[in-house]
Amino acid sequence: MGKDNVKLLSMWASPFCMRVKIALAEKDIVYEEILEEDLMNGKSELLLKSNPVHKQVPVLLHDDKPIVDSTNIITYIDEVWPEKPLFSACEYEKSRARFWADYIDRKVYPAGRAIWSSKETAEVEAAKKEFLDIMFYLDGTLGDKDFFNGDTFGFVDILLIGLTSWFPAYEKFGGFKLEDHYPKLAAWITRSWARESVSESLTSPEKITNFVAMMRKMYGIE
Ligand SMILES: N[C@@H](CCC(=O)N[C@@H](CS)C(=O)NCC(=O)O)C(=O)O
Repeated sequence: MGKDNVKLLSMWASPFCMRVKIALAEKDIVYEEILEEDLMNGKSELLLKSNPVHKQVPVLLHDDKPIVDSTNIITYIDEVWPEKPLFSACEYEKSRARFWADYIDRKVYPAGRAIWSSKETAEVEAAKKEFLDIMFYLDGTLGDKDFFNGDTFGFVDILLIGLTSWFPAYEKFGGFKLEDHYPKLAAWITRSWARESVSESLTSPEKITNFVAMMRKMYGIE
């Protein structure tokens, strides 16, 4: 089997799918995207069969073998297609990248979700504080570098930038602007979005913000 039979089970609003699309684009891998129509009301047989434990997108099908969980998928992609590596060759830097990847995975999306899904002002304020506290550490590790790795766009950049089309919704419903708190991090978002691999993989923030507004109505938040 060749290395080029690649499919991605995906959903347009999923930041975890967007991350994988960026990694595939960075590696110039040709793939077919298979979109799930409605994760809330009916998942495809292919998804249920491919990810029976979590039943979530993204799933990468490589020669019909499923690989699940976005960070695991991106690591797999980097190992199977080693050209244009996503990690530094230095073991110490690699370990730092894994640490920040884990931090981003545990923290960013749940904190953002808490902002838009909270009803009471005090809850929104607490969620906003938690989100900005997380950004504090990410801004600190980015420092004055162009990318988290240094000069090259890599693993940590992909994991975090994949989540950022949801950030304007967090800002809107949390009543804050990331750039007022962390201008370097905001500049990193702009710099990263200028890459074709990123802009072509991410759903527009406007579309995500409308989607979030629709969910807030559906959940009776407003
Ligand atoms: N840790 C997983 C999270 C994936 C995830 O949360 N996927 C969501 C879409 S954003 C999903 O499939 N939700 C459907 C469900 O949980 O039933 C990853 O990184 O891939």
